[in-house]
Amino acid sequence: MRIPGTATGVVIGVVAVVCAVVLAGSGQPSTAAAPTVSGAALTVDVELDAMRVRPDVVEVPQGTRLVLRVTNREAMPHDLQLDSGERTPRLRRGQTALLEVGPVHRDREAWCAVAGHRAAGMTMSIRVQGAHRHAAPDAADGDRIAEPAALDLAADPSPGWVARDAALPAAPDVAVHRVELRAVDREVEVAPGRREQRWTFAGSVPAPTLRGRVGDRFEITLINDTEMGHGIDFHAGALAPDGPMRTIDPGERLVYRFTADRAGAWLYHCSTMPMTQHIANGMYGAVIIDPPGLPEVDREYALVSAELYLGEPGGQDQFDKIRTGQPDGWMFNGMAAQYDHAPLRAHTGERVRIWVVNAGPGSSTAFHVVGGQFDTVYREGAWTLRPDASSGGAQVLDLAPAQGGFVELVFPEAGHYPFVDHDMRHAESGAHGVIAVTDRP
Ligand SMILES: [Cu+2]
Repeated sequence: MRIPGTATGVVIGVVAVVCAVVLAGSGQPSTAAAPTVSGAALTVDVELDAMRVRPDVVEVPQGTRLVLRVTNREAMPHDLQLDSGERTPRLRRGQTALLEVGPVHRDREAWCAVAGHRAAGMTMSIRVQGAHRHAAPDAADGDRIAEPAALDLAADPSPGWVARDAALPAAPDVAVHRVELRAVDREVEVAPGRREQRWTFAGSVPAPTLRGRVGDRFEITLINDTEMGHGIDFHAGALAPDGPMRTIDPGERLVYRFTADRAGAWLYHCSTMPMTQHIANGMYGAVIIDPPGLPEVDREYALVSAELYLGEPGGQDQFDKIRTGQPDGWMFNGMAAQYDHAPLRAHTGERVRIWVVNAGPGSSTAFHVVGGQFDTVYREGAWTLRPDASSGGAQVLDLAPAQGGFVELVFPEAGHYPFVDHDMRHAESGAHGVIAVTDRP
């Protein structure tokens, strides 16, 4: 937007503007682009909506004393921060705050300071009208190639590292599952010897695997012990998302209740936008609801597959890789090559059931056991293969993002059976582990 010339000779204090004061919630929508000039100051309405700042460009004459009247139009909290550091408070839906930019003598930038929102596009530019600007040659930008993965999958894990236990215990014998999940930031081992800060539920990536039966009730208490907003979304229950999946502020809690009416291997994940980032940074887990009549087997394992994005959570580099679908690696249960360093165990002749849920956020998974054949496949709520005289075998459990299921197999002889995502790009970048099979004692 271009603002017509305003009066020169600015008199500070003509309008009683206090920087960054939340005004009463204003219900009436305003036209984002309609500036009002009041005395010597220029006030521009700015709306935060749909992960955008509108307008995203404001042009003013040199020296204009600019005030931004910032209103958040959506349920997700936002703020607006200037490149000089001043910012509005975190605004809820309908809240408005004034942000004093002051006399504009150079081009300025502003953005939402909620983690990840700037990278997701919540930015605005304040430009001086007619100021001479060099067009920066940016030709190389279009064919920028992502950095090669800096993972050494054969490296030693960090001292004291313990693999995530992939063994899946039976469902607890309760009708109501009461679970407390705290959103906390944690440093976790994402690849051998590589520790990074992640956003988590309950301090682990993936979040705890929950297991129940059809008809069970779940009462999940989410507590936000971080400095940013988070929410939660359980695919294992059907309900109106409006309340339970809302984003809660730091220090807040919510109780999310659902009944598991249908069996399946379900994903749960953070419900806060941009979800790509919240999931890519570790906020996901699995809920296993046993199909009625599920036979007992000798061993059960649970694996959650996901992409690995190195770097500062919510940072621009990481965001660019997520958006362009260029992960640094792939992983089962939150760490690349985890079970190469701590193999899963089985005995010959045992029936082994492996549950897999694909957290994505973007990649599909083609789960395969090298040297094994599946005689049982359960995928997205249905058995697609069960052993009988006429049935064949299966080699892959294929899962789009958020899908889940299980496979069963019996190992014919002792040895080391790799399990992989048979998209070999994924397997060779961390979606790889080993099942060490020994003879039954
Ligand atoms: Cu989150």
